[in-house]
Amino acid sequence: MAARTIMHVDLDSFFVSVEQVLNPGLIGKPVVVGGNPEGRGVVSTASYEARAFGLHSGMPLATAARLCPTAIFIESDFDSYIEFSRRFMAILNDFSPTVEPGGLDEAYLDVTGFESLHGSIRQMANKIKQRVRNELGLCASIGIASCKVVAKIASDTSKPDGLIEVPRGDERVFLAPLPVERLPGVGKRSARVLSGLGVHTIGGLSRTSPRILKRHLGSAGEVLHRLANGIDYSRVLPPGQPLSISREITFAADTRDQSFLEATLWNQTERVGADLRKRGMQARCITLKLRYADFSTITRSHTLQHSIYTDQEIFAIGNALLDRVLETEKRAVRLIGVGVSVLTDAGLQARLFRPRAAQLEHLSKAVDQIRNRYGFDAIRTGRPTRHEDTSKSISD
Ligand code: TTP
Ligand code: MG
Repeated sequence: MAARTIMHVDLDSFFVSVEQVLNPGLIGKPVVVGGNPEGRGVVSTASYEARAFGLHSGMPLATAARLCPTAIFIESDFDSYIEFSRRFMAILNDFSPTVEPGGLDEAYLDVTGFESLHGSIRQMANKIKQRVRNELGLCASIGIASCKVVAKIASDTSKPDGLIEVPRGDERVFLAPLPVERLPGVGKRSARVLSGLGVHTIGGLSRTSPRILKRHLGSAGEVLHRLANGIDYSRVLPPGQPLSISREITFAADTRDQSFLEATLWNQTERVGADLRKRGMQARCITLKLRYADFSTITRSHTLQHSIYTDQEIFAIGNALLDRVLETEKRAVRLIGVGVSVLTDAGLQARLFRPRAAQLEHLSKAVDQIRNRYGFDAIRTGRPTRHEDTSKSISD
């Protein structure tokens, strides 16, 4: 695999920092987001001032109140966190087309070859930190390395308000002194097993035979050995985008009524167009699909030189395809559908037309993460409900 440069960006004490932006009276104080300390909840996040008292995510609130009696406890406000997250990801997307959110407040960027644009990758990282500070009022910590795992550990190590660049070739030296728990994938159980083998640091892990690790930890042992040596081939994968978007509808009675077919086509086009724009995408290929009473199906496609995204443009092409078919084909139609493909990212300009909720697509992973922690209703994504008669198909 060719040499890469990966950046990991993670916001400091995210939930608390958002609360501090919304209520500056909380700045510089021990603050805990998670709720009432009389309740049975746990700490979502603690400000660095509160961390000095030993508070950390996942700690019962009652324990937190005992360790830090002056702490200010507040309820989570997910709508605000999601809004800040959306704006954070939008900033990152201005810096690289290859951004993979790892949660609401963190993302990997593939920045291979971006030196010339910014002077150096370090300078690029400083520009990101500055924009996050100026536009969101938040602090981002950044790690730069040749692979994802080292970049993430570097950003963690640099906190708060940090920036660490691990030069290519120095990965093992950088990781060696850190405790094994710092490696993603090493939980309490594996840490205990490793401790039994006399392995406490990542350096110790890198020097242990993969055969022994496999015997004690299964295939995860081999993976950990590789990571401990700073070897991680996993790519920065932006959230999946569909290859095509289409809608179709089956009629109760077969028809050859052209104006009815056109009206239905418009209706389907509006849905396809809305979906396309919601995803911040444009299309170059428009496809018309017709099925006849005998279930034989035809498709007609037209590919353009440029990308389009308005209902009118998509309809104009779909309708022209329909016209042409109806000129020669006299059978009655049972199903009509329209689809768009050869999709491209709409880019910055078209993003202005994107409805706010659309950007949640980019955060689907992060949203899943929150839902796993707090239940499905913790987040509403504002997805349109599906029309009953319309079968929707998004393929990837
Ligand atoms: P993290 O990035 O792990 O933590 P953080 O941003 O609070 O602090 P830092 O990065 O400076 O160490 O998680 C991001 C948010 O996710 C965090 O603000 C709150 C939430 N979260 C929980 O709700 N429960 C948890 O156990 C963790 C780890 C995070
Ligand atoms: Mg964070």
